[in-house]
Amino acid sequence: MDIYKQILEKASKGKKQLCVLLDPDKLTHADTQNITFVAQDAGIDCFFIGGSLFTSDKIDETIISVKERSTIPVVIFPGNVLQISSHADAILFLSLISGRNAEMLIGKHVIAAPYIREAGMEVIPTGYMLVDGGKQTAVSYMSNSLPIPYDKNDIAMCTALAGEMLGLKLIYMDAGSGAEKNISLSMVEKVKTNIKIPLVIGGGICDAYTAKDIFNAGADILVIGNAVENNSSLIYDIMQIIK
Ligand code: 1GP
Repeated sequence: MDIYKQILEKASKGKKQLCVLLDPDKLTHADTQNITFVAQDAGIDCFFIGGSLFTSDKIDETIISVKERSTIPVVIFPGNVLQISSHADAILFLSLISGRNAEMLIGKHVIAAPYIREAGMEVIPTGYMLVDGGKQTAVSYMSNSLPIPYDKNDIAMCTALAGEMLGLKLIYMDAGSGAEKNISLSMVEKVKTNIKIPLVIGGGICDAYTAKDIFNAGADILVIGNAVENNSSLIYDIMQIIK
């Protein structure tokens, strides 16, 4: 299964995509089962699995549980180098290009690279951009990096463009899990009109209306975590919009 190829093909046809983020640290086994059932039934495009900090080692069992109940690709969205699992189909190889912390741009990657190769999963080089969503996020704190200011569309656009020029395959702009404000529509539009690679948007998206607006502004892929944990039927509402 070439997951990036699938993403690219759908994006090139203008087909919008939904990824549901599962944080193994926050979900009970029953939560994971319920979300997996709904996601499979609704036909989402993929699962992202990860979190800024795990306090228990549940990544393998979560992926196995998802895979027992669904055929949807599972992609690791790693919060740190411990979040690698050979049970996943792919991993977002994240470079935190909004920050200036060398460890998050290349340092951790050197440590993780041989383990990822050993695990044998597809690697998707991803330019990860934190954007201010109204409160300090766990990612910003844990990565010791500043987000791009909420209203600085030009900085976001130039950062994404540089990421594309460096050869990254996806741009993922994230206001952070549980953000008070999702990324502005004008920023999404500004970035989308200046890059050719697929654009992923996440952080603080809580309802289908907002999802629709962000898709219309140019997002190819939306990532929803918190809101789905609280109300899994939101998956159906967003898939309805996509269809
Ligand atoms: C966080 O983009 C993801 O990294 C999803 O955010 O949990 O707020 O949906 P939410």
